[in-house]
Order: sequence, then C-alpha cells, then structure tokens
Amino acid sequence: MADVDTDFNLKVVLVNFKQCLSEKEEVLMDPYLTGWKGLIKFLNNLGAVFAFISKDVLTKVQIMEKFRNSEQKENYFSLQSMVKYEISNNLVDFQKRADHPDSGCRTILRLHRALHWLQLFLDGLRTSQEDSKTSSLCTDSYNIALATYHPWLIRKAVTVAFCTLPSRNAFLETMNVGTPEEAVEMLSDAMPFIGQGHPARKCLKPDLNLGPPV
Ligand code: 1PZ
Repeated sequence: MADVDTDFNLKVVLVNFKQCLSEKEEVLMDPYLTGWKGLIKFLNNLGAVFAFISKDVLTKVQIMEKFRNSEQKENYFSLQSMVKYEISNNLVDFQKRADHPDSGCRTILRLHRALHWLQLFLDGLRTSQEDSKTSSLCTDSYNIALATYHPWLIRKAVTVAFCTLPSRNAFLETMNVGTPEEAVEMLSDAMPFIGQGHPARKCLKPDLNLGPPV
C-alpha cells in the first residue's frame, strides 16, 4: 500500500503545479496546494533536521485550506480572485502584522518566494557537475531567493540543515524518477515550464511589501 508520507515523486509534484495554470492564466488554488503537499512529503523524507521547515510550510498550507473550506471559498478559488477579494476588503496588513496576521496574500507570498528558491535550486542541480555539493547549490539559491526575508537565526539553522543533505546523485535519486541521468532529463523538460508558469508570479511579486520581512 502506498504510504502517504513517503510516497513521493517529483514528476507528480511538477504536474500538480502545471495544472495550476488555467486557460485564462489564473493560478488555481487547489492544485497549487496539492503541489505543496507533495513538496512537504519530500521534505519529510529528508530527515528530522528539515522538520522545522516542513512544519512551517504545512502551517501555511493549512491556513490556505481553511480559507478554501470557509464561507468565502469561492473568493479563494484562484490566487487572482484571492488578491482581488482581500485587497478590496482591506484584509491585508501591509506594514506590520496587525488585524490580519495570516492573510492569504502574505501566506502565499511566502510560499511563492520558496518556489522561486526551488526553481533556482533545481536548475542548479540539473546544470551542475556530478561532484558538486548539494549544500552549496542549496545555499546559493537560498541566498538569492530567500535569505533576505529571513532573520539571522533562521538563516543559520537553514545553513546547518543544508549540510546534512545527501550528495548530488543520491539527492537526484530521492526524487523517485529513475536514475540521476533520468532525473536530470526530467528536470530539463520541466525547467522551461517552471520558469514560464511559476505559480503566483503573475499576481504576486516576490518583493511585494506585505507585512514584515519575516
Ligand atoms: C532540499 C532541501 C530543502 C530545503 C528548503 C530550503 C528553503 C529554506 C526555507 C527555510 C524556512 C525556515 C523555517 C521558517 C521560516 C519562516 O519564518 C518563513 C517566513 O514565514 P513567517 O514567519 O513570516 O510566517 N517561512 C518561509 O519563508 C517559507 C519557507 C518555505 C520553505 C519551503 C521549501 C520547499 C522545499 C522543497 C523541497 C524540494
């Protein structure tokens, strides 16, 4: 029987994110959250050191699922409808966390920045030499996409976690899409799509000032 926590395949996750983009170029919330749940499974497979990261992602996915199960669920059908609804009803804290500490906009913005990290990291992995260090690839992408938004303590904890990652080839194998070479091929197929259809890119800019930087 498939184990929901360990049954992970990166290809399936990428398909979920691909399904996010509707014909009208909307980013649909449900497949977006399904994609994230797949990434949580992957994080859980990486060991206890990554638990604090997967816990944070899970909390954010649960915030969004709560909106999707509320009376306002139609307004959270897509990222675009969410932004429109929350902004026009003053449901977003722009300067500091106050009346709306867990708005959909601030929550998705953080997930969106993390996807930018993932995009850079996967591309780094794909194009790197066989003997490259996974931890360096992770750190380089992290410094570009996420570090600016994290306080010192988180930055240190993340760097420590990166050091426990397996070698490049072992890491490619954990994606469960075949040999390292096959994983690289799959990533090469997926990268143009990830770059073009990066979920949320069209309605949330990574540096949008929503709430405090952390
Ligand atoms: C392959 C190795 C995976 C490493 C993941 C690299 C990303 C590092 C992210 C570090 C998150 C640290 C824990 C908590 C951070 C939160 O403070 C912030 C801001 O949220 P707030 O406090 O304002 O509510 N959370 C985030 O920035 C979201 C981070 C999500 C990271 C998801 C990683 C995706 C993993 C994919 C695996 C292939």
